[in-house]
Amino acid sequence: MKIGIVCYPTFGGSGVVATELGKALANEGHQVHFITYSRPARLDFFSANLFYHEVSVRDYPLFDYAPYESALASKVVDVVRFEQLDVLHVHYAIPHASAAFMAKQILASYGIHIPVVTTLHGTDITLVGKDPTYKPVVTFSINQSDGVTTVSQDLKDDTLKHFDITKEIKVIPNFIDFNRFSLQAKDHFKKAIAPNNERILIHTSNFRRVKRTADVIRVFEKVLAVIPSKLLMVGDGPERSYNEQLCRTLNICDNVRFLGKQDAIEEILSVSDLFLIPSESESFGLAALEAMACKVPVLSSNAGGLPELNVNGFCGFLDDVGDVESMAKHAIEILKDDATLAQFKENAYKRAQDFDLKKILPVYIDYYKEVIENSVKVKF
Ligand code: GMT
Repeated sequence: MKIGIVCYPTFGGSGVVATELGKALANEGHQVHFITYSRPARLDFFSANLFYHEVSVRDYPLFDYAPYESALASKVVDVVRFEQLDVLHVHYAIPHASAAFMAKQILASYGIHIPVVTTLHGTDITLVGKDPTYKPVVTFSINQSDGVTTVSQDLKDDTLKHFDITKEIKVIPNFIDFNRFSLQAKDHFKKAIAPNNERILIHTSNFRRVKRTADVIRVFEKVLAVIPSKLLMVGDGPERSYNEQLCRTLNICDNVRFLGKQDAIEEILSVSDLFLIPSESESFGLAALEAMACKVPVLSSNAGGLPELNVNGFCGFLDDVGDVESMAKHAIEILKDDATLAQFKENAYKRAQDFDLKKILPVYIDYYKEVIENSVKVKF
């Protein structure tokens, strides 16, 4: 198959899923064309089947906001026509689904039919998409897609609850490539972070409000009072300086390291003992799955799709959003002795295997085939 992928090229979850999916499809012999405004962060190797088409937005003094959506639609038209793609898969509805719709209409005027699959990832529905600023366009473009997927049942339910959707939605969860995520922990690295064999707690995100990063710090403070431990805060975003300030106020700076954005997240995860993700809303929680694949148990909120990933009392615990007391109690329960921690670590790894790329990739491929078959094909 020849597949076009439109996504955000940044480190955000939707971009990571899109890039890893494209790489895996290319490995299976499909031809994959990425259409984005810069090279996706994880598109870091050469493959004969992988192509990258940059969307460049022409600026003009008249524009306060350069029209990215038009530039993207034009690029999609160009790539679909020239490369004769079989299907276009857009990740994150805003503005990719509406750009795809526009491109599809333009291509139809050339007698070309391109089936469009839209994958909803989370905030494109739960936060941004629901806002009246975007809602009519998001609703319309989802309904105009030939196939629609969500990354969890919870996100599907949310989509149906908040939008007038006439399309069937298929749930295809996030996945993990164990080739990348099963590493031996590096002892020297662990020693550098926790010289006295302290427990290592970790949080990775884009430090947006929805992630409730302050809860991570408050939970850590309570754990630290009972168990010698260190906290790694990985990533960057709007809440970071407030979080640093909070560490100063709580007088725990010696035990907290803000590492900023990191490429080799698997190396840091592989020395960690507990992953914290207390999000207000989280459609799936790819970061938690990455941690589990590195044998790190997960302490999460019970928001969104997290209960579809984290199994309470098995590979971690789930608590109500903002219940810092209960989260700290559960963290201590996991970290209290080596035997308990080792069991949770094994269980986390076991649970991650349910989301092995090898299991999820064929689901996407079959879905593309189904969508192509069901959508009307106009001959070139
Ligand atoms: O907000 C983020 O965490 C980034 C966002 C994205 O779309 O880039 O992540 C969303 O998509 C991921 C991949 O499908 C999911 O694993 C995340 O749970 C989801 N984030 C939220 O729903 C907040």
